[in-house]
Amino acid sequence: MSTTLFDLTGRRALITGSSRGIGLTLARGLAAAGAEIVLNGRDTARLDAAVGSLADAGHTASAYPFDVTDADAVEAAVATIEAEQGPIDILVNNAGIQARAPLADMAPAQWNAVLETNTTAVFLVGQAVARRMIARRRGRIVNIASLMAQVARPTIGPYVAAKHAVVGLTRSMATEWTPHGLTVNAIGPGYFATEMNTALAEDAAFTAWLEARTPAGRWGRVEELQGACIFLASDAAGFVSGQVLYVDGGLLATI
Ligand code: GCO
Repeated sequence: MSTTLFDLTGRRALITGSSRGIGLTLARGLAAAGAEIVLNGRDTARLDAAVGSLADAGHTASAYPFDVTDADAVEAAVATIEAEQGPIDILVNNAGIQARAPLADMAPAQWNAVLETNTTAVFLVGQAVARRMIARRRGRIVNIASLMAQVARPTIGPYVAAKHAVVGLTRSMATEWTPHGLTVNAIGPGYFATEMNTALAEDAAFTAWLEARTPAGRWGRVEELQGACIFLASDAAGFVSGQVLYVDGGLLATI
């Protein structure tokens, strides 16, 4: 099996929400596979530190702080990135937030914020980048969904709805954009101890439940998401489009 199937040398990847957590870890994985990295986030200090850490590891990286929920800001940023860095070959729509409260108590503003960041932003950034990928007749889009695109648990209603929608949007993007030479897929992470889940990881009862509920018997390590992202971004997945690859330690496969 040729290793060039997974080689991303000469490709440029934009990862939204990549100043820390899963997004930065995916950026490190894509960089290790040869991609030039374009980071995005809201915190410029974190972004600068992330660019520095990638450069220290010998990788090429730049950072563009823009609000992924603002259509005008997204279009301007994508135009600037392509003018200053070059064509975006790989887009990872990773930016996401969480809000936990019973649905009966969930404030409409919380609902809106989760849907805007976790779903509408996938559409906005996807549209701005895909218009340019279509013109070039090539591109890879990887949307970060969740196991919560298949199931739910109490107190995360907006996140569950948003991630279910990301899968539907992924299939719609694949339907319309695969004929133009793109592929569009999603990764569905299970439980990973990121900043978003600190409260859960520090809850011994939740961790005990998760370890018993998950066939792998543990939280995932964020680096364990890198392989799925490299695969979907690479030539190895040239005939894969509209799919969701769950990385969840077997959780969704069992009751
Ligand atoms: C929660 C967690 C989950 C995880 C998800 C990641 O409150 O249950 O935040 O929603 O974030 O497993 O895809």
